[in-house]
Amino acid sequence: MEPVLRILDHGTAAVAIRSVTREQASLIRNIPGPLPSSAAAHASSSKQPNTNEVILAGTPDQLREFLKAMTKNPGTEQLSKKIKTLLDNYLRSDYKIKCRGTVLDLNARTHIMGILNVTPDSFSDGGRYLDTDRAAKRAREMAAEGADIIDIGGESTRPGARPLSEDEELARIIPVIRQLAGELTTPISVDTYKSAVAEKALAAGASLVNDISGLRFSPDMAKVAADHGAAVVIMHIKGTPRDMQEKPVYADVVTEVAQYLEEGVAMAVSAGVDREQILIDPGIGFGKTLEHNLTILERLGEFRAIGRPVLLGTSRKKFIGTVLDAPEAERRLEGTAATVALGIERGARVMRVHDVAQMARVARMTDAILKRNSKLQTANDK
Ligand code: HH2
Repeated sequence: MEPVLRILDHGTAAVAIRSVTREQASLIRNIPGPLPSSAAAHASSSKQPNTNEVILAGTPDQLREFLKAMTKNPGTEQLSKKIKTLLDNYLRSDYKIKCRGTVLDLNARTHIMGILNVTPDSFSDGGRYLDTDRAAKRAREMAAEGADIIDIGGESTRPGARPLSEDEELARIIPVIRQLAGELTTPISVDTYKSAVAEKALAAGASLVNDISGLRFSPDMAKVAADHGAAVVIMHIKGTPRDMQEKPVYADVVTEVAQYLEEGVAMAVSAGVDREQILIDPGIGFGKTLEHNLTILERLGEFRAIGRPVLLGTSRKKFIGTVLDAPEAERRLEGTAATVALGIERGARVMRVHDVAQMARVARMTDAILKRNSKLQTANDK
């Protein structure tokens, strides 16, 4: 009897409650609520005799009123609590992430994570910043262009990529992190799935761990992050970079990705990571077909029900090239811009991008329309 929150339209939410018994379905249907009865609780019979799906739809305020009535009924009390949590999570926006001395106020505006690949073989900027000085120069440039976080990675995780040794990864990124931590106030994130690499990067000055495996590839990654009081990005991947694009299959991609992320959050919290320091990321392109990526973007708002801020990494990715017939990564700027604007509208709070100057402007414009820019906010639209 797990409720699932679906976002129907601007300002409207629907909660699908699967596998309720006939008795519960009829209890819900008969709750006198403020919703029109046809929309309030629609129960459709499934083929199995004892299961039903109930859909509650309405504005958040209407749903809250209905949930109050549900709470009063012993047969639906627990369920109404679960739904209330989903709704509260969905509507929550006051996320603040602590990165050493800096607090990232994700409610004030959309934040930009600038990508710095210190690799010879990344899919879009491989080889450009392998040299420490060039990497540091690009980081300074991104900070000046409006990056709120610099994400430093030493191993490409593009489809088919083979793992790199710990020593090699460290040799690439540690000198860059050390140099930047000494001079930039912009928080530094380390893009790694290896706990030993994360440990040394945090000791060298990084304050956020961006783990493409969602804490699954290194068993003690969560503990390392907890010990350092670091922020953590939990990303979804199906398989490993080596094999993830070999015909990935999902029954329902959004449900499966959301479950993986929720489990990742629970793992992190039980290892001692502060829940308030966790971000989630559906992992665009990591074990997903074009259709999966587009579905995730279209239904991105559903991840908000997990109750952690969503980070989105679409920048210059292959699915954009497929849609726009642009095989070269450099020709995917406009496609990336479309995903950034839509991602913000669907509620993502951090955008991981290569083209920092351009995407910072796309974000500022989108924030202005949505009145998310604190400078533009009036007393009415809190
Ligand atoms: N994508 C890439 C790497 N790290 N981290 C998060 N949280 N989300 C992402 O979508 C994501 C990520 C792949 O992009 P890139 O770093 O540009 O390429 P490569 O892996 O080839 O270095």
